[in-house]
Amino acid sequence: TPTVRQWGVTPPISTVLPTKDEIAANDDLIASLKAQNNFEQPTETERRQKVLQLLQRVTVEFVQVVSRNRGLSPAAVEASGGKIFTYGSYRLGVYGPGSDIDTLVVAPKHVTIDDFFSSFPGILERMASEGAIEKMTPVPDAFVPIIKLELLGISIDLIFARLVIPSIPMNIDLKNNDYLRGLDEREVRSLNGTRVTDEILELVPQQKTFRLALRAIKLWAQRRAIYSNIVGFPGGVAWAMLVARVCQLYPQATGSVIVGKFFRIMNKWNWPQPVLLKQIEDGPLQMKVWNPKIYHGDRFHLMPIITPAYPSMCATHNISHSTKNVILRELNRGGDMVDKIFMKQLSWEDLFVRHTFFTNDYKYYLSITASSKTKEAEGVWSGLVESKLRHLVGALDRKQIIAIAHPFPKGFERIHVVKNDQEMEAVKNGSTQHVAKGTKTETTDETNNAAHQAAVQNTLENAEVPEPAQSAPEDDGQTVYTTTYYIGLELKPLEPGQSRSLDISSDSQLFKSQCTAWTGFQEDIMELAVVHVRNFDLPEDVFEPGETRPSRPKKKVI
Ligand code: 3AT
Ligand code: MN
Ligand code: MN
Repeated sequence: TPTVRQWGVTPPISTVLPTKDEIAANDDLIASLKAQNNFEQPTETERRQKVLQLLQRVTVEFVQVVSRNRGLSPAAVEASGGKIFTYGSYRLGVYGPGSDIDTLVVAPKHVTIDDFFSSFPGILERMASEGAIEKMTPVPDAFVPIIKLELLGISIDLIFARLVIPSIPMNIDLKNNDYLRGLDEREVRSLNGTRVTDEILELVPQQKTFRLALRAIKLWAQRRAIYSNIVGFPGGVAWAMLVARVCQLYPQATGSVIVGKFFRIMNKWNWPQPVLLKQIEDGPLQMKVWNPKIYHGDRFHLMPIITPAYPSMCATHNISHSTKNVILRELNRGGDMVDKIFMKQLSWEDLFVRHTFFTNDYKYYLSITASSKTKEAEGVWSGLVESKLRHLVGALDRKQIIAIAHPFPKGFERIHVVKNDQEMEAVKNGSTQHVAKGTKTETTDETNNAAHQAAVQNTLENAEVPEPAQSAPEDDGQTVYTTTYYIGLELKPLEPGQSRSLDISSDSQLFKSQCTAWTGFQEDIMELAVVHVRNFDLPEDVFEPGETRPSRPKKKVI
């Protein structure tokens, strides 16, 4: 008899084949995702392939140009190669109409990242058809240096890595740990995205099932507002690894069954036991690998989800007690709903119902407003503040009176025009009374601009504030740019004799100093304010059309 491969670090829970009902539920799930516009049209996917073919041709040309400049022989120039890889949602096969393509350019050892930033954009511009490139923003100082661009209407995140070999053939596979030899930490980081996604795909029994289940879980997590690595929820890679682990435990199951099992398994998981897709590997570098036995800091990870490629890391080190509680609450809701979906009492649409973060979940909120006098400054400043939010959440977690501090995953970006100091003060504290006419509030995931990305990704915190473009002259007032983040607060029930005082002044003071300690902070143009907001005082633009906003409780008249 053939030996059945074991997927993952334990034997499977069940290897039974799907029932008729399970297959029907799976078909319903596909239909539901289609109805939510989760899949893109085949013509759009063809366009993505065109874009990738162009990027591959540009990569080979770029490597040749640099090789020639280095004085390599014509034969060596010819042989130097170059290859693109993808990572992120495109590589995993779970992209939708708005997704970008996360692309890695791999070049041989004599091509440097400086060459990438100085030569690649020009060659791309020359080889792309007229008007194909709409925007191109190089961010060389980011934690992972990146060129963000828009090509034929598709956003591209382009990163670069060099291998210490003389040529990059088309059949190269980045899985081999030996390719990491001789690279610095930054270069290893750039290779990491592709190495992790490739391994995840290799470690699941059925890719098609995995993709469908992951699409469902990603949509659910986004709708429930628990998708954001930066503020302390799992991000795309972490959700992918969780789904992959469930696929390993049920190697024959359909996507609908995986989704069903997912909620219960992850809710009942013996956290902080790590979720692993394979045993953690040792490798050829002196780089840190996740290990709570050795590294004290790793013992504090509450829901560790470990990347499979060497050097393994915890993808969820930002999760706090509060965000863990919120995740478990949502997993529980998901589990209950899927039970009912399988009993035909509910449909998949019910699982994907939007969160009620602003309409129903909390009475008290904190509003954290990063403001700047220029758009450019605001892009980086708001990113920096967002990246520090989890410290504030952590401090709130430690307060006696607070049961849950739930950070909303997106910031609200607004443009205001103020006429006097009083209006200025109000706007800096999150007021929406002076929003500029004709401007629309956007959320940080919609804009996701390069400067913001640089600050968010930049743990070294040396991102620079771009030169201000000419600030829009306002005849009757000054323009202020704000980004406001909200944290929902659930308070613990009062003990007899206790009085309710929610004094967070020392925590918000500490948080502000953590933010303003950033080397890019400019006192004269950037500000940060933390204020309390009651649910009925939340600004109008945080609500979606059709939502009922909380109302002020009526005073009882006796
Ligand atoms: P979309 O379909 O593009 O929305 P995605 O999962 O591809 O979903 P991203 O393109 O934002 O999401 O990210 C792809 C990968 O890039 C995930 C992660 O490995 C890396 N990445 C993205 N943002 C950051 C960040 N702020 N810091 C570090 N790595 C990041
Ligand atoms: Mn992406
Ligand atoms: Mn991306």
